[in-house]
Amino acid sequence: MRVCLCYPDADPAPWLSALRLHLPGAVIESWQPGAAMADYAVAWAPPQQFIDEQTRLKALFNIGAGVDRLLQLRLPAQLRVVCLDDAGMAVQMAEYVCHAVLRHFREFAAYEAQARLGQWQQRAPRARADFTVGIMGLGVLGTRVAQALRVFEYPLLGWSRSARQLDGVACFAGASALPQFLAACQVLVCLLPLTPDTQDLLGRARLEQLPRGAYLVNVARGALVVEDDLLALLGSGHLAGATLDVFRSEPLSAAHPLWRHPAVQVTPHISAQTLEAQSILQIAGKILALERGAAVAGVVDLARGY
Ligand code: NDP
Ligand code: OXD
Repeated sequence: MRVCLCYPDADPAPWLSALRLHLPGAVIESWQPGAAMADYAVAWAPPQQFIDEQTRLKALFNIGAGVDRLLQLRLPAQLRVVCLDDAGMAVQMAEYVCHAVLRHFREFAAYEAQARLGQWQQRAPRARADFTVGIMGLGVLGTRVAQALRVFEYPLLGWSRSARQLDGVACFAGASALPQFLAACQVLVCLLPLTPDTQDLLGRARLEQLPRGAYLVNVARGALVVEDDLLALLGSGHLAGATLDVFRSEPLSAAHPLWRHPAVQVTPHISAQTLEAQSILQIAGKILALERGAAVAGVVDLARGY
């Protein structure tokens, strides 16, 4: 069996040695133009030439949960693409989103500002029952985030494409339910994949459907949100603030106004980082499962885009 790695953004050495450890007997090499045909590929943001040359793949493993960059390439319709399925990302995402939600609900930014001025001043507690948190995207990551938020007893809502049932979460499904869902969210957490259906989903019209004073947490992909509309609604006071981990253009340019907006927290796409050891273990396990003829989780529906 031959496995090729195409990870232009990273040092391939640790990936190659760990894959060799978990797949003894396989030939595992970094891809170069003109390389021999492989049975499996492990790749992040490969060039089109890689796809055009590697025409005998039994599966391509995407080194990430989101496949939007990969799906910008021309892919053979029958190519089996497998994305990372948690692999240590879900707990990180739960941690990040809980931090953002708790920081907003408990007004820690205001307490930090007071502390800098040496001000001892208690603020009135907010009503938990009025603080509804809505999660867009109830997949691997959204489900874990919902489970983590339940501990804090906020009313929870969820929105997905197909109808879902999650303990403690009032679930909405499909485009027709979106206005009703948005109108009830004091905090909106975005965990949708970027697809033709979700690109620019959160523009002015949809963000205005949130109640006045709502808060946005975007940990999915930047292109789901129209940043100029977000800035306008923060400026008008319709939105109270945002925690943003992802941006339309990354890295976010130093001059971008989101960096300096007092109600916006910016992080550099770190809410759930790919963990090398867990990812390699998962990918190697799935390669062995496919070789045995078994099914694997995380197979992407290319037509649907996730
Ligand atoms: P999944 O594929 O497991 O879940 C996607 C969810 O989104 C599903 O619930 C799906 O609905 C829903 N969905 C998709 N399209 C629509 C639509 N048009 N309308 C309504 N709901 C829709 O993905 P993951 O949870 O694994 O990951 C989600 C995204 O998080 C990734 O695609 C990636 O972009 C992002 N991500 C960001 C990271 C970061 O560090 N910032 C790290 C990892 C991932 P249904 O259940 O009906 O299929
Ligand atoms: C991913 C990411 O999709 O890191 O895994 O954003």
